[in-house]
Amino acid sequence: MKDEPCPLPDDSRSPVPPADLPAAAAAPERRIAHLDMDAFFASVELLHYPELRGRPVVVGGRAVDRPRRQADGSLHFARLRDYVGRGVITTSTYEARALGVFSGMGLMKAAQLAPDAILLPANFDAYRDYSRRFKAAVAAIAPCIEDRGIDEIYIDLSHIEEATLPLARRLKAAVLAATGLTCSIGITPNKLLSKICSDLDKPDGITVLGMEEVPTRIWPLAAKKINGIGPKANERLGQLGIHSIGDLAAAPPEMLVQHFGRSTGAWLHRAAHGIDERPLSTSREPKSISRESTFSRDLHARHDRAELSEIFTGMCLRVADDLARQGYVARTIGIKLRYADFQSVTRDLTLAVPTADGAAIRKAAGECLKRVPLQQRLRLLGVRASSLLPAAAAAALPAPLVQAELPL
Ligand code: TTP
Ligand code: MG
Ligand code: MG
Repeated sequence: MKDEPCPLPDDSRSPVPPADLPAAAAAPERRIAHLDMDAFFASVELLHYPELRGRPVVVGGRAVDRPRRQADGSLHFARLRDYVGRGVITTSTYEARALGVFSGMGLMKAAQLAPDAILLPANFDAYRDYSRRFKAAVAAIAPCIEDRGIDEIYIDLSHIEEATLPLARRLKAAVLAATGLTCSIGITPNKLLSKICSDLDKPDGITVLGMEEVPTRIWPLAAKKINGIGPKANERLGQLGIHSIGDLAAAPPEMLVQHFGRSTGAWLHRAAHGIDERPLSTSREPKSISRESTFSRDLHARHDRAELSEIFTGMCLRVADDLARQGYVARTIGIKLRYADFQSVTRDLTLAVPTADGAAIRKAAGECLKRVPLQQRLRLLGVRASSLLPAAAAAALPAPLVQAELPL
């Protein structure tokens, strides 16, 4: 499917804003929602195990941690304190978060903070199913949706004639009816502000904000609340004495350009003022297809060569399989390695002929592997296919130039 811009709220939008006004002031205000499911994986698990409601629960164990039926018919749940291994938490219930246990934390570290928390393995098929259900429920009310991943979407509400709060309540009720799950919604004139706002009143919240409220409600927040300011940029901002979004808004734009470059510096300034004109991207095309695996023990390229090679080939074949099943070919094949010291490297290779063939992917990924240092042991290996084309479109492409240039 191609990108289809959502309909404009009305046709009075002037294509060229007056030079003395920011574009946002010239166009009629849009009404954009960001909807994010609450403690998503954990909440889906609680639908299956309602007896765990109100308890600290984390998702991230392995299949052996699955609840076991006991002789008396009751279920036995694994506890964090019994976990041994290197897994990390995908998410935790709000009760577990109150104990300091969050996404990304190692399970063994989490066990020190919340030894009695219940541990459940992830069940991705169920999460994908609930993801489809909540998106379909929203689409039945507001079809202009940008899919941002398994538990969140942007929705353009500009062309729906209903007051914002009742509409937000109706969206939440539709999601609840379709899934039994709660979500939180931010509604503002753009994606940047809505993404910030959906997080302000979690769980089960609605936050509506207009541009005039940016100084009072957005400026007091930490700069890293802006989606796009990652840990590194946040650290550099901190060194410049910029901690809140208000600090960032007050910083001279030339200073930001000097430290972050022209485009990022200008973006930081606009973002801090709540300005963001990006349209919703409604395309459903995947950007890449990848597989990766964290090993149960660190592997060495030479000593564990056979094992690594088998894992690597298997991963390439699975990527090929995923491509074929979804009807794509890839022009770029890449690899990702994470070393024992947690440093990561990536390499990629662009092919003359886009492919979904396992052997061709394995060969390209092997070429990438030759370009990375392999002295250290490896924690993780991944293979990614990107620059995707629908297989049908690729079949219609002319033969690659290299063939045309072969001497006759
Ligand atoms: P989030 O929306 O970031 O988190 P959440 O839905 O669990 O909680 P919140 O109420 O704060 O929105 O992520 C959605 C799902 O993605 C989450 O349930 C599990 C998964 N996930 C990971 O697997 N690893 C991670 O590091 C994060 C942040 C999320
Ligand atoms: Mg969420
Ligand atoms: Mg999310």
